[in-house]
Amino acid sequence: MPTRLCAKERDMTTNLPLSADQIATLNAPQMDALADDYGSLGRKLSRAGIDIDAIKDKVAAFSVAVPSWGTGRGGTRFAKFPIAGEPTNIHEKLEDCAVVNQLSTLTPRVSPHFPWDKVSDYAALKQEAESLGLGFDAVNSNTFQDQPGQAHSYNTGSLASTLEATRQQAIEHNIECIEIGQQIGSTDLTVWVGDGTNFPGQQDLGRSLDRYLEAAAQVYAALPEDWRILLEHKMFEPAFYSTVISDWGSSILAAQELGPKAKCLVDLGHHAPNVNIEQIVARLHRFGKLGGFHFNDSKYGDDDLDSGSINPHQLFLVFNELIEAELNPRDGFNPAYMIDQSHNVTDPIESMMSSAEAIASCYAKAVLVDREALNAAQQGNDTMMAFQALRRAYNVDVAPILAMVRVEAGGAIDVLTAYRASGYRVRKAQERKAVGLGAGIV
Ligand code: AFD
Ligand code: MN
Ligand code: MN
Repeated sequence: MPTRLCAKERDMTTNLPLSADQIATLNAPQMDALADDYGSLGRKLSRAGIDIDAIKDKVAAFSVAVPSWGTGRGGTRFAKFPIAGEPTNIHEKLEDCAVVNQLSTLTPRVSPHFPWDKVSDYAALKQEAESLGLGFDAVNSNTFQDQPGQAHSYNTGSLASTLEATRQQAIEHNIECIEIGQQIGSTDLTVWVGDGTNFPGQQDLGRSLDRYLEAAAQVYAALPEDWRILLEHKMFEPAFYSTVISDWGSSILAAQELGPKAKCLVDLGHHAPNVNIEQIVARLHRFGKLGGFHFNDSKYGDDDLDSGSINPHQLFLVFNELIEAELNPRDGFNPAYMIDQSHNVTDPIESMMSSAEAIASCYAKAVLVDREALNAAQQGNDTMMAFQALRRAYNVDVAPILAMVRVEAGGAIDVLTAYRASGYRVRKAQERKAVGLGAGIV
């Protein structure tokens, strides 16, 4: 998993979007209380033999990528309600991502989406991102929408289409995404296809997977040595009867067929309600195919709500499996962590800061699990104490640790207050052209 910006990248940050002095001024009156809370938590953890500074260092090394498209308002198939000042191009998206990272200090990488984020000069884009304190994470291809002037429509699917020319176009687009990714420093290609059917009988369920695998193998063949292709499964939507890569079973079978550079990407919203996602994480890791995550939350479907806003306990249980995996690494355990949300009714910057904090909190709680006590209780079939080993960690208020990490990296103790005090959104509403009304989920 790419870690936070190294010193070199941090030194190249010349263009932070917010005033560091203003952040420090806002932090100052809260520093004593933070020191008091951090000290108190430190004493409580030391009674359990845990060094709070060691936990803080692990949290400081944790990071999660933000989606370039997440900086804009999302929408549903019914409507999309723009927010004044939302970004209209990748340059403005990068600036907004830099605000999220400057205040939260947890999100030093952006996951771009092509062709939405296309530019003429990718070397310049990489430098622009670095000047903002940002790098790039997995690149996302898009064969679920038609673009103006596109030769072949994706209305019959893309990598699984029955039309050879359409499949070829989708293959070439994914290979182009790899070529762009190489110029901006990415090493992962995330492939989510909307291919599927709305009617029984519409397509042969076996042969459509064959077509997908044959096409995906051509994309796989174009992967540079140090790259991975992350296959993202999704149960339904936009197809409502069947989806070619519908579940973790389809995903791992495809990844195993494609080869060692193919891994599975788990989007937390892409399963049937009540599915045990943490068990899927354990299964994929067991076979060395856990490639990464798209973090979000949901109540009913792929709702793309803010991470941890509905079911923070499930997020913690996912991270519990990830810590277990870190301690028992299988083939190349290095998952790409990314937020993938649709900010329909909030300021996207505020939602991404809040989500990054929720994700890092669950990571910190999972780090606090007493693994020795957990494993002993599991071996001894002591159900209650095994459960309590998780529950005790989940109940720890890790907010002082996260706040200390932020302060020490130049971020805000209270990210939302600092963001609103900066007047950033108001300024952007004055500077940027308005985004039109519309619909569409991403
Ligand atoms: C949609 C899809 C999927 C994909 C994302 C970005 O459901 O999650 O990762 O768009 O392409 O949310
Ligand atoms: Mn996703
Ligand atoms: Mn999704």
